[in-house]
Amino acid sequence: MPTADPKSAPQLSVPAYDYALFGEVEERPLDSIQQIIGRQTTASWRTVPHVTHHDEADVTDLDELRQQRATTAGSDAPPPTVLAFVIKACIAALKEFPDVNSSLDSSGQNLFVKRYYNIGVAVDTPAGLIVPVLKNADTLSLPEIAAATAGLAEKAHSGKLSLADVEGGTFTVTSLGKIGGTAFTPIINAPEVAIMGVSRARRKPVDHNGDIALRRILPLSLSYDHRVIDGAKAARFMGFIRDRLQDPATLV
Ligand code: CAO
Repeated sequence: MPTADPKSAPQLSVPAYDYALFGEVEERPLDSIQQIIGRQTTASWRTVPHVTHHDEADVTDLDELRQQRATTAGSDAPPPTVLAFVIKACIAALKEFPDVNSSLDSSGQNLFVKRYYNIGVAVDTPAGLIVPVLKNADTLSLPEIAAATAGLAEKAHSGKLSLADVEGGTFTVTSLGKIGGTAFTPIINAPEVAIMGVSRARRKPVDHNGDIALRRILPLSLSYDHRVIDGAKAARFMGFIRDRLQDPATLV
């Protein structure tokens, strides 16, 4: 077998370039959080074989349930968010597919399957993307998940997260639902082995019980580590989540 010539190995970083040769340029240093996120996402993207599986859930009934709960809970209690339902469905799926709630060791030979469910939630802050963790999220009700997520997001925005708030995650959910988009490829928050991306729900004409109907459809994008999860398992995991979201009474 021929030995690879190290000089012909692919370059792993972009070469330095003088952009000012072509016009005015502003040079701006990245702040420390951006640099940390950059290092983590680069390490994950380079070392973890990512595949992203996309699906859609009909959340028309889920939206109705949210509205009903808003009415019955009274005006002081906001309805559980779409994100809270997605987190609840992911926890149910992690219990059904324990390998997804795991980490691979650096040798790639041993899997640590976790029996606790700590869900990271990506939060968009002025300082950059931060992922606080909902500890023991399986013990929380839907309103508690919604309230705890809002609390962590608020702490992230005000720069008040402690190390304990951001460590110990077993699976991450990242929602661009408020901002928009139909699908994306989330980067796995290694050493976790999967991450669920949520895009914006839209009313779309779909086949519903044999008729075309306008339904509210939520796009979901699951990126997974192909060393641990194969395509069939990912599709089943996603199908489980989709079915739970389409039958939201099972999550309440
Ligand atoms: N589809 C359509 N609308 C959605 C939605 C979805 N999937 N998810 C939320 N919304 C709507 C809600 O109905 C609500 O609308 P109203 O204000 O009209 O009631 C509003 O958006 C709330 O959105 P929110 O973003 O404030 O709350 P959230 O619980 O959905 O999410 C948080 C909280 C912290 C996760 C989110 O604010 C955030 O920071 N997301 C960005 C994460 C990110 O940047 N990920 C990218 C990672 S890759 O770089």
